[in-house]
Amino acid sequence: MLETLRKSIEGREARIAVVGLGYVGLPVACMFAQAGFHTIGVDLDAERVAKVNNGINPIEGDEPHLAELIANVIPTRRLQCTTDYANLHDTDVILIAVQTPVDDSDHLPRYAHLRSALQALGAIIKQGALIIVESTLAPRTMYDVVIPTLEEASHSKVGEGFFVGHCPERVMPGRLLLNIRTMSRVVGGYDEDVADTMRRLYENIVEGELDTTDLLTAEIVKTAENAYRDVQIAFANEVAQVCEVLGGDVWKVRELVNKSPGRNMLLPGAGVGGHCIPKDPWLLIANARHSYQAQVIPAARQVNRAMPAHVAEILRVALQKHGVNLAQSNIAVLGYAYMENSDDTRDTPSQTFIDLLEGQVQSLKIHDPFVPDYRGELTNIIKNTDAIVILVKHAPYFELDWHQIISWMRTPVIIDARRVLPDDLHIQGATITLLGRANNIKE
Ligand code: SAJ
Repeated sequence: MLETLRKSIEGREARIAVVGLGYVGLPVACMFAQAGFHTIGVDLDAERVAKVNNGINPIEGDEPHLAELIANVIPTRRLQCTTDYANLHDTDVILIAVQTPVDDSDHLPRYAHLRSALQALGAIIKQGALIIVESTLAPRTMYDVVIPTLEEASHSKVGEGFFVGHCPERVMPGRLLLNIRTMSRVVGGYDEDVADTMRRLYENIVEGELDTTDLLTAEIVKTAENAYRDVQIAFANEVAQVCEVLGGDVWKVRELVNKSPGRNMLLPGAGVGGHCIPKDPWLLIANARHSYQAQVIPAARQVNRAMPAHVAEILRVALQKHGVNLAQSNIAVLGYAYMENSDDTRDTPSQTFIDLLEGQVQSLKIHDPFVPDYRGELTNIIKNTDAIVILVKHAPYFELDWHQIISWMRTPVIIDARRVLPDDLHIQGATITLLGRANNIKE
């Protein structure tokens, strides 16, 4: 059966389906269709399905070339979308790209979307179909959830009635198509033959290296690579706070540390947001927790999650130096997206910061040049404020005339949590505090 599948992939006759038309599934479905495969996109959201079938890109934000790819691929009729799984009875390869959220209460994954997709698929897949999960999983999920659910729903055994693989996505908002095409991928197969078959499939859309391995390794690599980044960022945030109390400057420290071979200290900041870094560390350790109590990874999460509160404390102290009580202050927040030069607001630390100040200040206004709700005139946001708090290093903020900006303010306090302000900025009477630099209140 696998040989037949391999041949149909090589001949591009294999019929492909992608379940979940989000920022992972939709680009992949378009790319396989563009590569010549008959592809069915499945999503529960009928509006999203209708938009794509009409050649319209339903994904928010600036995704280079995605809109034209959808517009070009739909007329070829090689990509058709539906809300109905029944259309997948004849597909050879099914990619699953549904969300796998982690619950804030216990930091454990919630697989409702994954399970329902697996149950629906198991009931209709044809003999010998290959199911590949692209969603990020807590290691052991392929063995403990995916395979048993498919076996039960299909009344067949893995390796006989169907095959499974795990090829974790490595997309990034703002460069979905570029990342899928150019980044290397870990291709986890149930066995080597399956992994090799998957490699032959992905070769049609991925120019990056395809590293074949087993299911568990693929699950661990994806979650570990993001947990690693979270720990790196937490280290930078911790050194920043040490520098503040010791009278140091983390930005100078970081520059010199990184001159030491093999060091790559990342950037301190106002916190860690986005669709994967805050979540994946918890997925990595979820199924190990009964036998091993992770320490570094949860501690890193705690340091990063506490950064918005740390910035709020810096604000309170800086206002106090000007005799301004937080409760009577007008605050301007610059930057709402989770990432610079992006409109993506998922899990943004800015919201955590705003929630902390809600009800604690006289007024709070938000500006973000990329997020439609907060694109207002900067003058209106800043006029008569007692403090500006810079939470995201959007490119337009580096162009601002800070002398002019301070002239609009009622109290001249600027808290810079992303090192946007020029290092040599001195404004008479203003308080400019940079995260990670010892209370350097510049008079
Ligand atoms: N952040 C810092 N300091 C840093 C880097 C990031 O505070 O030095 C913050 C950002 O402000 C943001 C959050 O962390 O709030 C996440 O930033 P990110 O640069 O990690 O961007 P993401 O969340 O889009 O991460 C993605 C991930 N890619 C995939 O999951 C496929 C991650 O693995 C990549 O390392 C990262 O992009 C990247 O390298 O750009």
